[in-house]
Amino acid sequence: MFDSLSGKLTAAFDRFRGRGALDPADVAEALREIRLALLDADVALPVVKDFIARVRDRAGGAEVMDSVTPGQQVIKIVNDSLIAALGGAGAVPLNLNATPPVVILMAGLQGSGKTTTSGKLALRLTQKSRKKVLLASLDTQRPAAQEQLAQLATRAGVPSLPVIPGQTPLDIARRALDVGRREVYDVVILDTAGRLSIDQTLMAEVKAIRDETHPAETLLVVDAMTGQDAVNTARAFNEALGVTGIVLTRMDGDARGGAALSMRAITGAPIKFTGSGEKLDALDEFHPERVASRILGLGDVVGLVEKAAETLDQEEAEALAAKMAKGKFDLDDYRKQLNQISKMGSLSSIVGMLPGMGQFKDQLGRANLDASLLKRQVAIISSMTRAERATPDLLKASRKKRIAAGSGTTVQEVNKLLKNFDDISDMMKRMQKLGQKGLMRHGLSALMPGRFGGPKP
Ligand SMILES: Nc1nc2c(ncn2[C@@H]2O[C@H](COP(=O)(O)OP(=O)(O)OP(=O)(O)O)[C@@H](O)[C@H]2O)c(=O)[nH]1
Ligand SMILES: [Mg+2]
Repeated sequence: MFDSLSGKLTAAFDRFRGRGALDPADVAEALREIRLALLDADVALPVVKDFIARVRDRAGGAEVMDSVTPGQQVIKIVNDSLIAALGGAGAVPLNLNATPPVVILMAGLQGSGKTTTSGKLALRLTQKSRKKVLLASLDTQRPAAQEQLAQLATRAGVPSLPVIPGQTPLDIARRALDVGRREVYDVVILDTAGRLSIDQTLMAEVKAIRDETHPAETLLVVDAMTGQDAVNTARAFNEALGVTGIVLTRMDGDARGGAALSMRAITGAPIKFTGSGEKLDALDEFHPERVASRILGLGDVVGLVEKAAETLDQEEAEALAAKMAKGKFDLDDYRKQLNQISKMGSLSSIVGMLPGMGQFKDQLGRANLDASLLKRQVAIISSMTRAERATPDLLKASRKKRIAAGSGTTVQEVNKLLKNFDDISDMMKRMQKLGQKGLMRHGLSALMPGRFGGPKP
């Protein structure tokens, strides 16, 4: 997602970098490239036009031309315009200000991810907001649809409305609200049936449910991979139904990003969440400013730190930090750190969040360094004896041979790992003052190819 757009925009800025003065011809050329990049990413034409006009107006102004760093100013303007296109600064939170049980109605085309997203939302509201959530499937169209939601609910550890065969969607909706009231639920999530395309029957059904249940949120679930069509779908649903928020799914695919960038301008509805996988925790709040930074390769450090805080084992991290403060960091600790990093997801997704690291993403892909690299490194360390892990100096040629054989790697790889470890321990000594956040960032960047002696792609 956004990779190609990001690459092209960054390339368009190359002509500005480190320049003392800006030539208007350069600006015009960069604008042309930005325009092409946006069109190529499937951003809707009116959105592209507005975007370019906005950047052109500001880039030609005194604010830029008279500044000491005009190139940076233009990048900032593009960043601001991206944020605006994505919906303005800050995530738009779910509106749960209503008398409980608060109803969240899920709508969308067939296969867009409504049922999965219902499960994800239920999990999120239960875990993060400590809400008591009831899931109910109103999908009487597809056989087994209600059963699918019940299974998701079990996986999420959230109750779902018992299935009574033969009921209509409206019957089920009423029953869900009854149970919601009687059993004092905070939130009731209603998952509806999809249709292949927007048709009257579908709209009429969802409208009837909406009128019956007065949802605080009517969330439209759209598949980001459908590009321009996603925006058309959203417009049609919004006109018919009045959507309060959009969930863009399949952001983990290779969609070009146009849907995310056009959605707000074309429909007026904010993107509230994005889905990035089939797992129940693959739902993220949509923060326009963070997404803009990522598109421009400026990194998403806030997102990274949040992700780290959610996945890293706090006690383990503190124990590691304490060891480092004493200047003691051995291969056992290094293995723990590698394991923690692999828990955070694929390396390339983490790298994409680091400022200035976007350029390494391709290299990582090419060198196939992702999870498999981490695993190999962990395997090498696991093939060492405890004494060797505590005192890496013991590792002479014959021991290295044994370790390589034991871990299914080569002596070169063992050497490379030891070199990485040396570099990291050196670096850690230097940055003890930085505290844990510093450790996180530098610890990760130390794994980048070509840096600090890491493997060259
Ligand atoms: N990769 C990826 N797959 C997703 C995502 N969201 C949903 N899916 C998958 O997409 C498929 C369809 O998802 P559902 O949640 O059943 O879609 P739906 O809108 O409820 O479909 P209908 O009820 O048939 O209209 C499932 O295989 C999901 O696992 C996502 O964000 N990323
Ligand atoms: Mg469904």
